[in-house]
Amino acid sequence: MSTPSVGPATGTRTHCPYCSLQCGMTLERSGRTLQVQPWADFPVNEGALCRKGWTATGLRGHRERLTSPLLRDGATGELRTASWDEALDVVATRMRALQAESGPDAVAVFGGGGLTNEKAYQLGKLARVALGTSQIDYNGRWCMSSAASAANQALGLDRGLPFPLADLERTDLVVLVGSNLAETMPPAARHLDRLRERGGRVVVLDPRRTATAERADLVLQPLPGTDLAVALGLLHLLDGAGAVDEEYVATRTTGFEDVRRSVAGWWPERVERVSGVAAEDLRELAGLLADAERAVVLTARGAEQHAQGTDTVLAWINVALALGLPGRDASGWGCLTGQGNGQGGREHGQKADQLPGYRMIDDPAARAHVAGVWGVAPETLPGPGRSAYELLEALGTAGGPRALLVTGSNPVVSAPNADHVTERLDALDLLVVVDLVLSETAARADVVLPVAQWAEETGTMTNLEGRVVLRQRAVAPPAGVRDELELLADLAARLGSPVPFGTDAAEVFAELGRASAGGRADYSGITHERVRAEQGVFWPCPAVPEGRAPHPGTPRLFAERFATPDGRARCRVVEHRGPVEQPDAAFPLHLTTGRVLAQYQSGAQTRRIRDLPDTGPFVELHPLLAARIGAADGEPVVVTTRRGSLRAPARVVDSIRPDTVFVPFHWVGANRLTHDALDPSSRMPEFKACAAAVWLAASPDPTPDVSSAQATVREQAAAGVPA
Ligand SMILES: Nc1nc2c(c(=O)[nH]1)N[C@H]1C(S)=C(S)[C@@H](COP(=O)(O)OP(=O)(O)OC[C@H]3O[C@@H](n4cnc5c(=O)[nH]c(N)nc54)[C@H](O)[C@@H]3O)O[C@H]1N2
Ligand SMILES: Nc1nc2c(c(=O)[nH]1)N[C@H]1C(S)=C(S)[C@@H](COP(=O)(O)OP(=O)(O)OC[C@H]3O[C@@H](n4cnc5c(=O)[nH]c(N)nc54)[C@H](O)[C@@H]3O)O[C@H]1N2
Ligand code: SF4
Ligand SMILES: [Mo]
Repeated sequence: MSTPSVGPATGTRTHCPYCSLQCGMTLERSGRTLQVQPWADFPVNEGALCRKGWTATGLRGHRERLTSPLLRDGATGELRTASWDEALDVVATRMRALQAESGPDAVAVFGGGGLTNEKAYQLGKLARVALGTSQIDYNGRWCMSSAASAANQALGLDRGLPFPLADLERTDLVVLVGSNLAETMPPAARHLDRLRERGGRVVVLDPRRTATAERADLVLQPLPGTDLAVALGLLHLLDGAGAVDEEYVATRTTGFEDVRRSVAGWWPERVERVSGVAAEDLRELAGLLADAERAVVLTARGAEQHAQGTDTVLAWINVALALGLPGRDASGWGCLTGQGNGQGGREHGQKADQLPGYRMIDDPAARAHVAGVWGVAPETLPGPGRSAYELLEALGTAGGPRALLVTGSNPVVSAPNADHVTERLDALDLLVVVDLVLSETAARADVVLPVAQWAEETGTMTNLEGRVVLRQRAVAPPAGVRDELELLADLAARLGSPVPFGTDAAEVFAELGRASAGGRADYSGITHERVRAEQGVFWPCPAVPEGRAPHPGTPRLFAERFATPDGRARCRVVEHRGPVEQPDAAFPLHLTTGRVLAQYQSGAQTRRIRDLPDTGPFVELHPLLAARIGAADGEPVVVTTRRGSLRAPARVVDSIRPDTVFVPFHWVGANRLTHDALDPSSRMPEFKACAAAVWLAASPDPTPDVSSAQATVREQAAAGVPA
């Protein structure tokens, strides 16, 4: 990250195409190129960008950009170019034929948290109104759904951060549970630096000592999947030390006494046995929390992407509630969402169980309201469908969907147990992929539809703070490529939709506002114009009767009450179980996965950008483990799990636990290894923990000796043997 000298912002104001910070940037034409310039006074990034942001225009004019629809040729089996008319006719005709044979749910839709609010909203409407299918979900299910589920249960509302990001500078202590924000949202790390300059403290919990941990005062390195036990132990210590804010707990929460009793047995030494976090480190963290007047607990994917992700977040919310943090100034719990529109993408109807405005699809009043806005009868709206992984798993099975429309996701790379998912995709009668490039998923499609990318379209995004921001079109899309709102409208018409679909982003946003009015995520008082003028507007922001001052939006939540019916937060008793797949003799190590700074998600965009290093996957492992299997840094190793294996160079680092290996998921391979156990309430897959074995690729057979050596490494690590 670098902060450049700041000149006048003359270009088109917009936001980065990637992560949930939605850093402000301006795009300026210079000859035939489009240049990224800083937007210095946008508060989220203050002119700073990470290297992905700086290089974001690298896909413009790229030779791998799709500029024509592609159809799989029946005779050759290859993809060939086709006209838009031909391609869309094939899609509409075949979808209708499959539905005529097998019912409306024969066609499914898979969306993305990177799509603008307008596109996410239209996609949900396309599914429910034009296709009449219940089968729609999206990749956000794999992102922050566990935090969403926990927040809804405990606080009555799911908005990633309940306060602006910059509040982090004004708190006394930030505890990051499974976030590597120095690599995943680099401009946000400056808040931690400023906090520390003021004498505040930062604590990081991560099995790896990451770039974020380098900025921390205390680093705890739990075993993957044990953050829940750590939270229970913390609460045990805080209660014992008399640090519970009894008045807050009594007046603003319910259920705390049960939680208090439930942590009685979680003394630090027990936590240490379960998590590998030294009892003295846990005591130090409890002391920091007890002493801090203001504190923020932030969870991210490291804590959430587990089959117990929801309970883990609930346990950390309990810690925050016990200390009386949520609703207090510069304090509370929050989730760092991930995708550009990870927040808005889940509020407007891509989720299997939700309608726009975060309304639940099985609520009769919600159905009536949204159907009214759409101009259809409520009983024509389908009910809830399958969650993301369950949807993909059902493809091509008896009773499962026979056609799938994918837009804004690349599940061949990013889905858990990816080989299995790829098999399911291949079993479809019809796979349609809407994308900018021929992603690994698009390459397997029957029809590929090329659309405009971020700088070529206008639309809103909702960042991790709940701030609605506006991306403005700076350039025209390449010839042959369509605007995605137009594409959705055209497809809806060809499918014989009973109502027309708008194509103007501002108008679609106004319709979305009406559909959201009165819902949990009320956008009805927000317009494109307002967002443009105000550097973003925080939801909820209801419309007000004419003549009254507009609602100011809601940067901070929960000061007076929580969004539950009685206004109190709910403390929930949760038990630690740990990852579904535990190491054993054959797979003696813990495997976890995550991100590196220079690549984004499935890599479909960033791997094609010349100025970003494309290293390919690697296997991060500790020197102790490397020595036991005889691997030197850079040497090829093979990681194997019960689902598959990956060959990649070893990256030997002493910053990881000796019993844990890490693989980034931006390239094909990591997800061949991952487990598809799902969280019972959020349906989040266990991306962050499974059992694995690692071998030197050059050694012909994995021998039991190596396996037992790995088990020894694991036992030594568990016993706290220093690296
Ligand atoms: N460079 C880059 N930035 C991104 C993205 C990207 O792909 N690349 N994607 C965006 C998106 S969609 C998201 S969701 C966010 C994700 O942002 P983060 O959550 O920060 O990213 P991850 O690397 O997935 O996971 C964070 C850390 O969790 C640790 N971890 C693994 N298992 C555990 C565990 O059991 N407990 C704990 N406490 N930690 C664990 C990993 O070692 C890793 O360092 O990033 C966003 N920003
Ligand atoms: N092992 C492991 N797996 C993971 C994770 C992990 O931590 N570990 N993290 C999970 C998380 S948090 C996430 S968010 C997912 C993300 O993984 P994916 O869902 O695969 O997300 P992307 O790679 O962002 O996919 C976006 C696709 O849409 C295309 N695209 C970009 N913009 C647009 C647009 O405007 N319209 C259309 N139609 N297409 C567009 C891109 O070219 C790309 O092909 O991965 C999950 N998978
Ligand atoms: S931190 Fe996120 S939004 Fe900001 S420039 Fe990097 S990828 Fe883009
Ligand atoms: Mo994500």
